[in-house]
Amino acid sequence: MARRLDSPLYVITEPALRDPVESVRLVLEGGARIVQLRAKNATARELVQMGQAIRALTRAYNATFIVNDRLDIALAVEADGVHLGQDDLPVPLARKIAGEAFIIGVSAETVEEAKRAEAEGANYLGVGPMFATATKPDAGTPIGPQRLRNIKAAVAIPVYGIGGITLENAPLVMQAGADGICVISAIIGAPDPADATRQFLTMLASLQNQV
Ligand code: 3NM
Repeated sequence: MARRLDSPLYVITEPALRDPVESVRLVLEGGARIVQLRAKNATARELVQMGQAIRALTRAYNATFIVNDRLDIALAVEADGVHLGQDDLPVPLARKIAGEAFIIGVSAETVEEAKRAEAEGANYLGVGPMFATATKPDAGTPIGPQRLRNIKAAVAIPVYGIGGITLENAPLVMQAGADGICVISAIIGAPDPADATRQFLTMLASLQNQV
């Protein structure tokens, strides 16, 4: 059975903040159930080594494991999915290579990009940057929660907000209709990522109870 996107919290690694394998160990301990290996400057060999270690950890916790950008690495380490940017492999080609059960996520900034990704067979969208972020210098001008609301209205697949999301502003993203949030620095850069994960999950659960 393919693992699915069944959590509103999606945590992404950043080697400049913390070792990716250690990051995943900590956030799984804190309760995260979707993690992405993102290490922009790593070599293929390094990605494979990290990916294999993260695959073992995520299996132990029955968590979903996505690899950023690299379908070859995702398949090689038996990840559950890949996350593609607008300049990466086109979704139909990735689908052809990876098969129907594989999770394919796509970054979208506009309603047009979102609709195209859905039409091409993406399984979820990462929509951002919601707010200003220092983690991705080329992320562009923040689009804010209203754009996410417009995108959510235009597609049926799950929409995750990303970029500059903190415990304080996450409710704005969820109230705009997001299915979840992707977080890097507010968790990976926190002194205690396991505890930061718990705080995000508690906050997200309290928002869901309000509905
Ligand atoms: N993608 P933080 S923003 C990886 O807008 C990434 O597509 C973005 O990191 C996009 O939670 C971003 O530390 C960085 O802001 C998110």
